[in-house]
This record gives sequence, structure tokens and C-alpha cells, in this order.
Amino acid sequence: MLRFTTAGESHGQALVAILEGIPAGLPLVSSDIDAELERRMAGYGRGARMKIEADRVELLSGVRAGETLGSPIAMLIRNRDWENWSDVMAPEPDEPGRGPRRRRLLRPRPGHADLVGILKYDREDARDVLERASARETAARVACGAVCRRLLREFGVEIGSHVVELGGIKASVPDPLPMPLNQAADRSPVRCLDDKASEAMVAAIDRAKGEGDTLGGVAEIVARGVVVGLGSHVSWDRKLDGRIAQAIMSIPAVKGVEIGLGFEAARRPGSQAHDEIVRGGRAGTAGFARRTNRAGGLEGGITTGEPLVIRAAMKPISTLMRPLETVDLVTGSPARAQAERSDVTAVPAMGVIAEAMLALVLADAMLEKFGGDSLEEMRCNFDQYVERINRRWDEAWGKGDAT
Ligand code: EPS
Repeated sequence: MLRFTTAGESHGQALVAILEGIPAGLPLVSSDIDAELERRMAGYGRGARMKIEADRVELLSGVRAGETLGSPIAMLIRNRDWENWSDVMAPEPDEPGRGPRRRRLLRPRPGHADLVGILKYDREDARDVLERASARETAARVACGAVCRRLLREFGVEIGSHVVELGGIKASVPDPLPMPLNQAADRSPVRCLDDKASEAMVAAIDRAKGEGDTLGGVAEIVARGVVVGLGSHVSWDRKLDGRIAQAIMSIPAVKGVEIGLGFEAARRPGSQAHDEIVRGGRAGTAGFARRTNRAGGLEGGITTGEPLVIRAAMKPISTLMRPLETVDLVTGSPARAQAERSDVTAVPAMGVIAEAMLALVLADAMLEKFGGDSLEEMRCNFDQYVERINRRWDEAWGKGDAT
């Protein structure tokens, strides 16, 4: 239904994204996308690069007079840093006898794609790998996700995230979560809702920086207002939980994904792991609700209408200023890995990227169920579905019982 691809190296000229499958007639302006790009760049613990960049999208196609056309949406985000790297990254061949380009990476960093990438792609300089393995690419994903988020907003879906753990410091999570979630989370320098934990996280980042180390953490991503019935139980690749997990796991450095209770569910007896069904709920839930939301909004790979709750665990960034042992690719001798300019942590940004990936999966699932070449057609299909699932139970039980 929805297809997207990105291109671009971290210090190349620009990032490019193409998103296809968004229906015609969706109001869209570049500031919808820029706002998300800006959120991704923020977060305490980022390095000098984020001071150089000021990500802005240029809409190259698929949008006219503030509305989508139904055609592929091509987007460009320029790398400001390109001017400092144009000799390193130039696509043109070098003059004969010029010698190797500067900024080669020949001491691969443990944990990065450096070594496996050059082995697989038969390269000498790991820069040929790391430029694309860089998390810079996620700016293009966030641009695509922002368009999907705009579409989802038309159907009452709100997506937000917050950091629940960073550098081993756990935040206490308010219940219920504030609404809108991002308005509260974005106030903290690490996008954490617990002020005390937020302060401790900032201190931990400063400490790690002083020690030449890096930190990982966990972000929780929440989507509210999702209609019941997205995804399917019938085949493995249609299960929405599996599709979400793949999308989130594809974010650089993400090593674990949980839905709802996640791993904790495995430790509990069934009586404390599931959610009792009661009558109630919003229009999009057919008059059914859950007493709890341990399942994180998904049962059998299908949305329940309860909030989707996803957690993503990110390992510490693999570029260490006090580097780990590696092998020098020129001499074959033991060496310390190359220290490149990098971030101390990007966990707050990862939450924003995960929101974008979730938006992409949800928009895809919405299009699958409600289709439509235009927003209006999609809206008709959606309204009809919601009306029908509600009416069915109203009729069965007598109108007015299900609120
Ligand atoms: C990254 C290293 C740093 C990060 C970069 C990801 O960049 P640089 O090597 O230019 O200092 O800032 O992230 C971004 C550029 C971004 O936009 O998120 C890496 O090695 O993955």
C-alpha cells in the first residue's frame, strides 16, 4: 500500500526520501515535516554535528497548493556539513596520483557496521560503509513519518513518545500519561516525564562524555485513537505486532522491542497478564474496552482500539572517544578503534524516529483497510466501518447500552 525508500550518505550532499501511496487531497505543508525534523535533532547528548545542521525539507513532488496529489512524494533534506566534506565525499573520480582521500576509517569500531560492511561490500575504507550506516539517514525516515502522521491525524490518531530509561537510570512513568504526550516530553532535555530522573540522566550523559563513553536507553512510543481492527491474525506477515517490531528494530542501534508488558508478560501468570473485556470505549472500539492495557493495544496481531504501547531499547552508540580494541586494517595489528566525532547518546532522538516508524506502519495498515485514492474516499470507508461496527452491537443489545 505504502512504499518508501531513502537515499543519502551522512556527509553527502543531501538525504532523499520517496513516499508513495498517500491519497490525494491530504493537506500538507513543509512545516508539518520540519517540526518533526527539528524534534529529531534535539535531545541532550547530541554532538557538534547537530549544531551544524538545521534540517529543513524541500518538497520536490507529489504536493501542489498545499495538498497531496496521490503521486509519489519526493523530499530533499540538504546536509549543511557537505561543504566541509565535499572533497571526501565527491562522486567524481580523483586525479591520478592524488593519493587516498582524507578521513579514511581503517580501524573499525566494534558495534558499528564498519568491519562487516567492508567485508561484505569488498571495500577498503570503512567510510564507504559508515556514511550510509550513520543514523543521519533517520532524518529521511522522520520526513516520511511526518507525512503519515499528518494522514493519521485526519483519523484522530496521536503519536508520541518519551524516554523511560537512559544510562541505567529508570524514570517513573505517570499513569495516565499526559496528553498530548509530546508536548510534555519535549519540555525535558532528554524527553523524560520524570523531572528527577531527567536531571540524573543529564548528569549521567555529562559523566559519560567526560569518560569518553556513550549511553543507551529505552523509549516508549504511544499511539492513541487507533481504530479497532488494523492488522490481521490470518498470516504471519499481516500481524501488526510483527510489522511494528520490524519497523522499530530497523532503527540504528535498536536491539529490543516490547509491546505492552513485553518481556514482563512472560513472568506473570495469565490472570495478571491479560486485559479483561468490558463494555465502554470510544467510537472506534465498537463499544468494547479493556480494564487494563497490558497487551499494549494489540491482540492476535490486530489493534484493539486501546493505545498502542511500544518500547524500544537502544544500545550505546558504538563510536567511543575512549575506543575499544580492534584490528588495524593496514597493518593487521591490534589497535584502538578510530574515534570519530559523534553523539554521547541519541536515545531522545530515537524516540522521535520510532514515532515516525510507527506512523509509517499505522498509515500503511489504515490504507490497507480503508484504501482510497483520495482522502475523502478513505474517510468514507473509515466512517462507514466505524458506524457499522458500533451499530452492530447497538442493535444486538438495544441502542444506548454501549456508550
Ligand atoms: C553519527 C555520527 C554523528 C551524528 C550523526 C550520526 O555525525 P557526525 O559523524 O557528522 O558527527 O551526529 O547523526 C546525524 C548526523 C543526525 O542527523 O542524526 C553516526 O555515526 O551514526
